[in-house]
Amino acid sequence: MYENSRLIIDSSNIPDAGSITWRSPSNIAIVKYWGKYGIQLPRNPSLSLTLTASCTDTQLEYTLKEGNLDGKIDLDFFFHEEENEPFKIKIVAFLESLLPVYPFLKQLKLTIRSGNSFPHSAGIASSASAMSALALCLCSLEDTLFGTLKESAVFDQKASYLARLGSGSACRSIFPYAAAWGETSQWKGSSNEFAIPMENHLHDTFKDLHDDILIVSRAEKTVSSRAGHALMEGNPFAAPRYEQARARFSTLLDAMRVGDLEVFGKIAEDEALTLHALMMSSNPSFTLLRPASLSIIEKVRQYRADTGNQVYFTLDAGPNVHLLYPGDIVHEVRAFIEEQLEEHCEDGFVLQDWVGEGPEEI
Ligand code: 2P0
Repeated sequence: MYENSRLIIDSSNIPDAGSITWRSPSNIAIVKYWGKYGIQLPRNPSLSLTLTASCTDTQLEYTLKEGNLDGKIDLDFFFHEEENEPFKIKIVAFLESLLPVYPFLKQLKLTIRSGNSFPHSAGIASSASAMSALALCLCSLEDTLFGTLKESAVFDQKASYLARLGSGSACRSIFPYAAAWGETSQWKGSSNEFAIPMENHLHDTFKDLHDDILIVSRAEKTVSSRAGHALMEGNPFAAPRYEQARARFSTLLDAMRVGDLEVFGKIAEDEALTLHALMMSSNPSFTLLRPASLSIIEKVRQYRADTGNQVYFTLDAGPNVHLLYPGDIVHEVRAFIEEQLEEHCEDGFVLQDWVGEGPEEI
């Protein structure tokens, strides 16, 4: 939808060398995206909270290529200051796929330096923060070269679109506090191509949520998200699942508008378990949950029953457990984590995060 052969550098707009840097966070889905078609087009709408501490900083340096314009992407890539060939190959493929949108990329020599705020081996997905940070850099570059993305809503939509092409869930990281992605009759302007901001439809309760991530395992996943999505195509529960996600999306929107933490928490937990049930019912089946994940879940349920404190769990496509709770009980919940949950975490590792304002150019 953004193909544009006019975005090309000619004698009238030769750029000076320059550099752009964005910090972009990860996000945690409450209604999950699991199942896709085409190039990261979702089978159902999803809704996420934008995190803060788990983020990627990406710097994009550019200068005009000299001499041989061979039509190829010319990229040097550094991850945490070191050259990283596997990441570089992925990014070159991504940038090549963007040439119909950004033909000028083949006219530039690019250097990308990227790094995550969390340890590389933390067992946390970084594709959402990494691909959104890169997409934001590319949109800033477009605007620097052509002045075509001055309006922030236009800029954000294109950044979300580009991020999605890199990794589906990344399209939701562009927006502050919360974002929705996927076409739904519930929401005018919703799209499978990009996410939309939900900040203005959010009760203040949800702007002050914590998300402490209990790192059960730092090991690399045995089945990638890409493979997991693909297995939904043969899953006998796929069709009812997509219906269920639509219904939960609608209920969640209402709960988030009025500040109903209990309904929110029930959907968050049901979605987490549904996601993993879908993995277990794929063919071949797979399990990413670990015994420690289940121990944590049981203790969270017991703690909630004992104290009445509104602490809810959710899961990503991995064994680590996210604890969602409002800011006014942070001290009690941190004590609970320390006393009862850290023992289930690899080296007692807990990553403290919270809902926040989204990406920033730095
Ligand atoms: C989500 N996840 O909504 C779901 C729930 C993980 C669990 O989207 O193939 O890395 O790049 O589109 O976005 C993780 O999958 O997959 C994911 P691709 P992605 O956040």
